[in-house]
Amino acid sequence: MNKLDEFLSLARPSSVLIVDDYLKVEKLKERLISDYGFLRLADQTSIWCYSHPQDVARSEEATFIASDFALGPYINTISKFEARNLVKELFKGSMENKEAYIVPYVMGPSNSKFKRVGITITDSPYVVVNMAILNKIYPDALKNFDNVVLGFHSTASMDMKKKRVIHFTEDLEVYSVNTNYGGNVLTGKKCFSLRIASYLGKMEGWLAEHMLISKIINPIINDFTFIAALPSACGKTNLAMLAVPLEYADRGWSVETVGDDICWIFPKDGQLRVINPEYGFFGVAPGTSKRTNPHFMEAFEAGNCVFTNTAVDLDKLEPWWEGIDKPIPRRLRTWQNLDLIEPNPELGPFAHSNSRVTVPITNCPCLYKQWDNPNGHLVHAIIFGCRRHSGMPVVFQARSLDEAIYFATMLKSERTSAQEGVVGALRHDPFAMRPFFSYPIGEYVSHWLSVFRSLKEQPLFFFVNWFKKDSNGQFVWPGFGENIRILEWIIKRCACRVSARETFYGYIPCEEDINLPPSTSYSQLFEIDPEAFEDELDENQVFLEALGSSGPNELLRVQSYLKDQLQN
Ligand code: GTP
Ligand code: SPV
Ligand code: MN
Repeated sequence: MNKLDEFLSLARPSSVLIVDDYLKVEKLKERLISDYGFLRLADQTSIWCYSHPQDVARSEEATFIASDFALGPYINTISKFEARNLVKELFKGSMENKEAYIVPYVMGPSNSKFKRVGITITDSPYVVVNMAILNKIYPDALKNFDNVVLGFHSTASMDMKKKRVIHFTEDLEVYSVNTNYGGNVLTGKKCFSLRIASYLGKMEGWLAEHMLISKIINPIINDFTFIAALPSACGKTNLAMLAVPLEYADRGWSVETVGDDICWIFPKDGQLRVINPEYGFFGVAPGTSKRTNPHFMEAFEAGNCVFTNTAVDLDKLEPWWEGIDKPIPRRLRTWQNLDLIEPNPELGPFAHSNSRVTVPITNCPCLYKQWDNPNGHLVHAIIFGCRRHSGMPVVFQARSLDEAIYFATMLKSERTSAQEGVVGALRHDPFAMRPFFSYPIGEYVSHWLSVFRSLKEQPLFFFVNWFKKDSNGQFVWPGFGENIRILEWIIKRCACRVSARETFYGYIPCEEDINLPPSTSYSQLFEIDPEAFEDELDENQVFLEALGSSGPNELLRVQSYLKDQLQN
């Protein structure tokens, strides 16, 4: 018996449908409306869905890697024996009286040697409809199960206490149960594309990262490509499809998108080639407007989207959320499926802060034409970003590979609503990968070092923070489209057009080399309190020690160099 049959005899669905074409997906979309009370929106091709009120974000506490060894910080482990038993217990009969759907799919361009394939079995039509947008249906995956990543998902009883996302990295299997939230259940999303893929990358010599991929069309470097890692809800989607201000557009600048969340990085002949393994976006809705991200708004308008946990304008049958820059609808359905007439604004927010939109990538008006080039794209610059009200300037450049890897490992960011828990607290988020590590962080850092040391030419590394605030709690940087000004400096650095000012943590722009908007203050953007930085170094020392013997010595050397610099 193969693994799929074995699973079916455990979960016991009443019937099985192989979803090998998009017509079947359309039928399931109909079922979401007829059986689940979701809405077809005015464009006729998009739908609005809502979730269980406690199933609105990724559950870090419920996410596990099956391993018989402790894997160190941020990785919940469960022994393989216990994990297998738990899977048996949680899935036993979990699909009784339900239909099971088998979804074969491909990640990456199907004509690329970098592609990977997966098959997911689920009892949730919502999962099928979303996966059919984010991944490409690929019936060939069913021909041979070797190297295929298998996802097993059941909403079961939706008992939130029994929510689990369990990964067997070596066996290429993921089990999600008692949840229907995107990042927990859409196997192709974080489970496969980051946790399983980064494990495969470690074994095979490549990297799977939580990064966007974009091109900048500009007069300085032709076809400039950057990749950028930012923690969840810290600006990847917005940066990936940035709309440049008129003054830049007039001078021939634009940004074109290759991917907004996941980047697979392959070293080849001393160079880095990157692909986006996804076929769609699963983006944050709140805060998205014609002003902040006109390209994403246009992508929604092209139809075939799934809106989850936004509010709905019931008169227009259009989605609505906080920050959309449209008045609160007269007749509104909240994300919890409550209908209100002329709602009191104080009753909001009406959309959940982690409400999401699933969008086909081809809807993106600024999609790079050859986004799915099977050979991938060459990288010029690598950016790491975070959300911090203090302690990090708006941009700096690392002085060396080792320092770049040090700062990437020590990345910290304020918690957002993309994961369950209290928002705002500063926490370590190494490489913006904290929730997605599947093998020890020290080994992960060593793997990065070995991949990058194999290159003929190093890309340059930059760190950004759009979220620095002044003493009144106001952002000191306008962000969104204005971020092109920072990218322009990055391109100038890559083209050796400008020198830089060296600080105790790295290079920052000289005031005359960066085109700041008049509303900003150079010193406010780049000022870092040396005493706070020193405290942070001390705290980093504790973090490094927690990595134990798997932590590479390079990081310790950078740590003591930075400390010396500060004292001189
Ligand atoms: P995930 O999809 O969860 O990985 O998030 P993401 O990294 O793609 O973040 P996204 O671009 O969706 O932005 C998250 C939130 O930050 C949204 O509410 C945005 O409006 C806001 N945001 C994004 N970029 C900026 C920026 O440059 N400045 C400010 N102030 N807010 C931003
Ligand atoms: C993130 O949280 O980084 C997301 C959404 O992109 S989820 O797919 O839920 O992980
Ligand atoms: Mn995103």
